[in-house]
Amino acid sequence: MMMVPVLLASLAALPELGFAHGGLSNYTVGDTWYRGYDPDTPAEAQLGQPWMIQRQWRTIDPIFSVDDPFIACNDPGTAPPSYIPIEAGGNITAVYYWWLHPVGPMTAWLAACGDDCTTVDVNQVEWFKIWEGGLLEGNLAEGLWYQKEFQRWDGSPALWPVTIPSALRPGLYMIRHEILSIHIEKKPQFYPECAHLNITGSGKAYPMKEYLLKFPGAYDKHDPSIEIDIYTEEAMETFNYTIPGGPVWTGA
Ligand SMILES: *[C@@H]1O[C@H](CO)[C@@H](O)[C@H](O)[C@H]1NC(C)=O
Ligand SMILES: *[C@@H]1O[C@H](CO)[C@@H](O)[C@H](O)[C@H]1NC(C)=O
Ligand SMILES: *[C@@H]1O[C@H](CO)[C@@H](O)[C@H](O)[C@H]1NC(C)=O
Ligand SMILES: *[C@@H]1O[C@H](CO)[C@@H](O)[C@H](O)[C@H]1NC(C)=O
Ligand SMILES: [Cu+2]
Repeated sequence: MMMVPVLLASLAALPELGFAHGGLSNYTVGDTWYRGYDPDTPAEAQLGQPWMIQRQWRTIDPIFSVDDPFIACNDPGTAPPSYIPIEAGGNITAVYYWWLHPVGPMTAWLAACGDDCTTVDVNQVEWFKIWEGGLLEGNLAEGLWYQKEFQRWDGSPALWPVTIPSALRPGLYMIRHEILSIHIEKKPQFYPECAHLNITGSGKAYPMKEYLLKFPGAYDKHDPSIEIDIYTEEAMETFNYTIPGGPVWTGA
């Protein structure tokens, strides 16, 4: 009887190695680092802390369904009290550690909160895409994806810089970073994390309706870019990949 728990324990440890998932740990703006939520640190030490700027994500595991309400801002997505200050036109860099998946698109989104990001419903706000990176060269199966170029194997943080459109009207916004990994056939993995931004500036622009999407709602599970098998002969001969979620709004 002693063997059973030992065996279970060692089996339970294996997926950590075989399926190393991940998430967005910190943000930087200029030289300032903003610590994000850490699933490996007790929630009590982080939730509601005055320094917290990121919505809570309970685990490094992915979300598998485009219809999952947590596809907006992960599970449970509990709001932080604080905001990262940033000027429109400035860059925010998302920091990941040990990001290991190489295939699939990465997208960054904003949603206006109105007076207060802590009370918005992340499934009801309207998101617009401000950045995307997908297949950089080659075919779907063996080509170079931004996701692969971004990852680091030496333990240094993987950095993902995104520019806030300079024309955007100032206000309180959520930023949503999503990595979509498609290395398992027809089993897409979504890794979304959200943070709160206080965007300053003198811009007046705001995207028109065709850019505004909800999560869930932005994606169709039968989208050929989402319900995809890259291990086919056809994929070996496909050199384009349409990133889901519509066009990028640059404010221009
Ligand atoms: C970055 O995130 C990690 C993991 O949550 C945390 O341990 C670390 O303190 C953060 N670094 C900074 C500089 O905020
Ligand atoms: C933001 O990043 C872009 C691209 O790397 C760079 O050209 C620009 O100078 C940066 N802007 C600021 C304000 O740092
Ligand atoms: C947002 O930034 C402006 C300008 O610095 C500041 O007056 C305002 O209090 C900030 N709002 C929040 C909610 O942090
Ligand atoms: C590649 O382009 C073709 C023609 O526009 C399109 O039908 C197909 O869905 C694209 N493939 C991917 C994976 O985006
Ligand atoms: Cu994973």
